[in-house]
Amino acid sequence: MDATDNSISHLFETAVSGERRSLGKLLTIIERGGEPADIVAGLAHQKAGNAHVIGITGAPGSGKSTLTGRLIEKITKGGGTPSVLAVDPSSPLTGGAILGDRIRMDDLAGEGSFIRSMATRGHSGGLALAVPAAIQLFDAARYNPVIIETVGVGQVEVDVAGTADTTVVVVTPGMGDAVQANKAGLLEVADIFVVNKSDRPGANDTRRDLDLMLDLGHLSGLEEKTGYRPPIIMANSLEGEGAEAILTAIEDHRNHLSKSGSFETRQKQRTLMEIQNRLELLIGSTSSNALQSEAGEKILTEVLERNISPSEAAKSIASSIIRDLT
Ligand SMILES: Nc1nc2c(ncn2[C@@H]2O[C@H](COP(=O)(O)OP(=O)(O)O)[C@@H](O)[C@H]2O)c(=O)[nH]1
Ligand SMILES: [Mg+2]
Repeated sequence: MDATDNSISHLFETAVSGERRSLGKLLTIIERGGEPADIVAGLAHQKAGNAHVIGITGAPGSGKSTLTGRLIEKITKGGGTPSVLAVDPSSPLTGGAILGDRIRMDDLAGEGSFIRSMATRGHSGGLALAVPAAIQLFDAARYNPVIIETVGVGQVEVDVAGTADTTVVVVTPGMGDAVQANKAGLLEVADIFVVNKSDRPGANDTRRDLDLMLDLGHLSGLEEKTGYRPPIIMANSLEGEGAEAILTAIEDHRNHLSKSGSFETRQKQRTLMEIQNRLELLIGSTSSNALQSEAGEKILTEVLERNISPSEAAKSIASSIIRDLT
């Protein structure tokens, strides 16, 4: 163990015993990625496994952060210790929005909760590793539930949302919002639907659209298989309306998961995805290293001189990578 390992272990020990600043520092390490992040993730993994992971997803501006703030408020009042990881697909230009979210949510939250925004700027591959690590870190620090707010666009985001224990999909009244959610693959991962901004015109139409789409799922046998139909809850998060019903729906879904044994299934899916993402990134970086090596250059020349095909080149590099890894 070197000095870095030691200081990470120390941060971890203090974080799990309630030191908020240590937790914040560890999240920064996770966000930066690399070897130190892997060490944190490994430590967190050993102590995690208790928290209920809730994904909240939907289009930008649908009111996810406002709604999450409402939930946090209620959970904390009920004696719970929730944490939130808000994953923001910020471009360098809109980076300010992260801080905006954090401050707004922090206004609602107290000492018993922990809120953190994670920038996804630049590295989409990093997100796939950082999010599960952060979830497990919150879990290890005994925050429960762990809420992940993600924008419901892009595969990584849908994956993150889809592997939560309970996934809440937020839609708003407006032309074809529910249809958009369906296209993004969000309908399949939803355990609970929230029609937020129900103070706006068209909320009932959106509800009806969702109901219809659920009926179609019913036809394909989706509902029979699981015995669970996602409820549709109307909310006005500006006023806090609907928050109580959403918490009840989350509780109901949790009971459904325990009764049906699906808790283990979700946990398994989440772990499988984490390993797969790590594997793909590992193989990806190993192959680009191999391509840039001297041997890689030689093979490239062979292909350029048409002595071997690109496919043969790839197979030959793959075999040498496997030889090196084992
Ligand atoms: N009218 C109305 N506005 C809302 C409601 N919930 C959130 N908003 C507003 O919608 C905007 C986007 O909300 P935000 O929570 O940042 O959305 P996010 O991008 O999904 O996290 C903000 O201006 C909120 O004040 C609601 O229920 N009704
Ligand atoms: Mg937000």
